[in-house]
This record gives sequence, structure tokens and C-alpha cells, in this order.
Amino acid sequence: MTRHIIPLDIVAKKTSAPAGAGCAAKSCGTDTAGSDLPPEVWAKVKDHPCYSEQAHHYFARMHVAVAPACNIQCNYCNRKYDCANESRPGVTSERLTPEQAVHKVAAVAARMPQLSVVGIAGPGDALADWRHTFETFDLLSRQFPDIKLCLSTNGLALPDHVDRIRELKVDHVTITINMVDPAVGEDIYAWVFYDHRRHTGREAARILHERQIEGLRRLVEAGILVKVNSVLIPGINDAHLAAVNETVRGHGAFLHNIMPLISDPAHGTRFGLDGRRGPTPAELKQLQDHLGGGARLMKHCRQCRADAVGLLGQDLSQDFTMDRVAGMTVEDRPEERRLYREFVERERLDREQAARVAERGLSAAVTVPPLLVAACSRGGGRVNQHFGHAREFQLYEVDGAGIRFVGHRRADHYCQGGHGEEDKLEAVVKALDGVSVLLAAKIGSCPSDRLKAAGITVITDHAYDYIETAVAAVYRSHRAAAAADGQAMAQAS
Ligand code: CLF
Ligand code: SF4
Repeated sequence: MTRHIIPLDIVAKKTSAPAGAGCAAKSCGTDTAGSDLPPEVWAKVKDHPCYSEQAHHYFARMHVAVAPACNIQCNYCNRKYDCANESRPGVTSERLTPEQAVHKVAAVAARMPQLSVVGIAGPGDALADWRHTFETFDLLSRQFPDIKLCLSTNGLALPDHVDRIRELKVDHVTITINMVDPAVGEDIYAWVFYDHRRHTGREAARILHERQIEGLRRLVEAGILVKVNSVLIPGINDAHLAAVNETVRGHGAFLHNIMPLISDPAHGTRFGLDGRRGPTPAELKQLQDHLGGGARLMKHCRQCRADAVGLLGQDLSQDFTMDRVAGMTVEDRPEERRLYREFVERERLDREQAARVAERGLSAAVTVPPLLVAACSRGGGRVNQHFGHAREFQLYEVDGAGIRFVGHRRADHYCQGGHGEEDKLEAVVKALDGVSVLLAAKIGSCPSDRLKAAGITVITDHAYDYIETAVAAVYRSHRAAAAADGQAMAQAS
């Protein structure tokens, strides 16, 4: 079995500043999550790939699919597949017993020192049948005390379990809250099963809403970090999510993650069959920009499956099916995880220093509109991936005010029914809509020419640089070229 450790020689091939140079505080740098947080909160989020954008370049999570039942029916879900609140429809997971889950975590942890979090996110609702969920967490916390536990729920049963969640030291809970007004909710939920009976319509949405807010409030009181996921459903809650953002922020949610509805008639969901479409990347970004001042926004979610394994952009779940895991040795190596975390601490300081240096030269008298830059990266926050291997692209917006991570685009979202390389390339071109520059470690001449024809400049000069260093350099040369053009035009007139 191949070990899936980020090769340190590649991550650290170029070092921009001596380890430990620059700001020694963990709270400063490019990750806004760290800049304004009390140290005890930062300690909880800094290695969690979903709660810290910076951490997702270095740390892996895995889900154990021990919770098949659900107590509500969302109109974007087909029970044949996993919970669409925290996974993409169309893929299903193996159901595990708590003992199988622990064995699987042991197998992954022995091979992946990047593993920092184990989550339970379905395939149904983690609290609908809470016994398996809590038994799994109990076993995991004894065997892997250094690995964080994370739970995702629709919130209906949440208020009944906050004390147990705290006892088990689950520091991170996600609640999917799509509405704070039952009049909106009645179009999202077909029914909820509560207090021994099934409720429908506005009454069902009212019950769910009240339970979600009570659960959120009680978790925050208990000192547990809460992330709220909201599915953006055009025509139903798109105009309403600002109210959701304001409400969850008011109740102390740490993070708000707006996820695009994934809808396809082939998934057999109510929305899919009704022909309701998901939002475009531009619509998602527009809403995120609009919510900029609200609760902290997560923009790097991958809508991963209920048995996901790896860095957020990776899907190694098929390497760790129960069939495969059954034959694996499971000798735990906590020391390797500790050494990896120490390495990441140094790498982060170096990257923060490099980002500050890179941003220094961005403001200037000559201003040009923001550039959208896509980077091929396989971790470590560096431009270190061949274009041909990239299944997703990290997106950064840059202008005179600085560099901002704005999300990612997945080519496979656009590749529907394509069979050949050409189809894939067209899907990538579509995924990169609005992008001006692509940064890759390497690229072949054929895809490079196609991207150029689509108006995307491809640059490979920054292979293995930190993404921020490369993005800043691209912006400076773009601005210099614009200034030179301006001068030439002035002289000609
Ligand atoms: Fe899993 Fe969710 Fe915990 Fe992360 S996922 S239970 S908070 S460890 Fe992360 Fe995956 Fe998005 Fe979820 S990328 S779907 S936000
Ligand atoms: Fe499906 Fe998850 Fe909604 Fe339950 S909570 S209906 S599993 S999307």
C-alpha cells in the first residue's frame, strides 16, 4: 500500500524565509481565521482543514460512514445516496459498524500523518440514530486522543445531545441551516419526523428551525465551535441566505459555509426531477461577496462524501474500502503526526512571511481591475501540480488591495458525459470561466494552446513557489504591461 504523505521534499523545495522568521504569532498571516481569534479558539481550528482555509493545504480529514438513518427529508436528497448536506449526491458509502470505523481510522492514520480530523457526516444524519455515532466517537477518542472529532447534523435531534457531545470532547459541529423562516423552509423539506410522528409543510419547517437554533445556541454556550452549512438553492433561498447568515452569526456560529445545490434528474431528488438548477460559480461568488461582512465564510468546501479520506481536494476513499482495509496493518504512529504538525508550523510561518513580502509591492499609483488567477496545487499552498493531473483549481483574486482566496473550481463538475481528452479539456475551459491566468508546475503544448485561445494565460515560471508569491508576481507584471500599453497609446495620440 502506498503511503499518502505529502512528499516533504516537494512541499519544501523552495523556502522563502528561514523557518521561524517573521511574525512568530500564530494569529497573523494570510489566514483571516487566525488574525482575530483568542488563542484557545485558534488552537482548535488551526489544524482543522474545514475550519481554517490555511490548514486545508496541509491537513487531511476522513469520514466514517456509521450513520445511515435520517429523520427528515430534504428535497435535494435521495436516500439511495449519501446525505447531500455534507456530500455530493450520486456517490454512496459503505456502512460501517463502530468497530469497523475504528479499524479503518487506524489503517488511514498509520499511512497518513496529515490526518487531523475524523468526522461523522452520514450517510444519513449523525444524530438520527445517535448510538453508533457516540459509540464510534467514544472508541476513537480513547485510541487516538490527538485526532479531532467532528460531527455534522441537520440539527433536528441536536438539542437532546449537546451534553454528550461535550463529554466526548467533540469540538466541532456542523449544522445544515438552509432557512430561518418556515415559509421558505416548506419548499425545502418534504417532512420531518419528530416526537413520534411525521410533520409536513410549514409546521415541519417550523419544528426544524426551532430545533436548529436551540441546538446552535446550546453548543455555543458549551464552548463548541459551530459551522453552519447552507445549501444555496436558486429561486428558493438565494435571497434569504443573508438573513440566515445574520441569524447564525447572532447566535454565535463560528463559520458559515454556503454550498451550491447539486441537482440532476439522474439523482432522483425532488429538485432534480423538478428541473431546479444549481447556482453558477458566479452566483455563488456574488452571494459570498455580498455576505462579506457577516459570519466568517468558508469558501474551500469540497462537498465531500460520507466516507471521504484525504486532503479536501483529494478523494482516496477507494483506497480505503473495507475490503482493502481488512488486509492492512494498523500500527499507529502518533509520533509521525506530531512531527508532521511541527513541520507544518514551520512551513506556515515561512508561507506567511512570503505572502507578506509578496503583497508589499501590490499597491501602486497605477491601478488595474482585479485579476482572477487559478492555481494547480496538490497541497502545501504551492504551485506544485501538473495541469494534466489537476482535478480542481484554487482560485485567487488579486488587485492593489491584496490577494484573496475566493474558492475552487472542480473540472469534474463540468465534465458530464465526456469521453476523450478533448472533452475533458473543454470541461476544464468551462470550469475556468472568468479566469485570466492559470498557474501550473507544468503543462503540455496542446492544452496550453487551447487555454490561450480561450483567453487564459498559462504560466509555469512559478513552479513550486507559494501561490501568493506567484499570484503577486503575475499581478505586478500584468500591471506593468497595462502601464506600458497606456504610455504607448498616449505617445501615439
Ligand atoms: Fe467532515 Fe464536515 Fe467535519 Fe469537515 S467535511 S464533518 S467539517 S471534517 Fe469540510 Fe467536506 Fe465541506 Fe464538510 S469540505 S463537506 S465542510
Ligand atoms: Fe438527506 Fe441529509 Fe437531508 Fe437527511 S439530512 S434528507 S440524509 S440531505
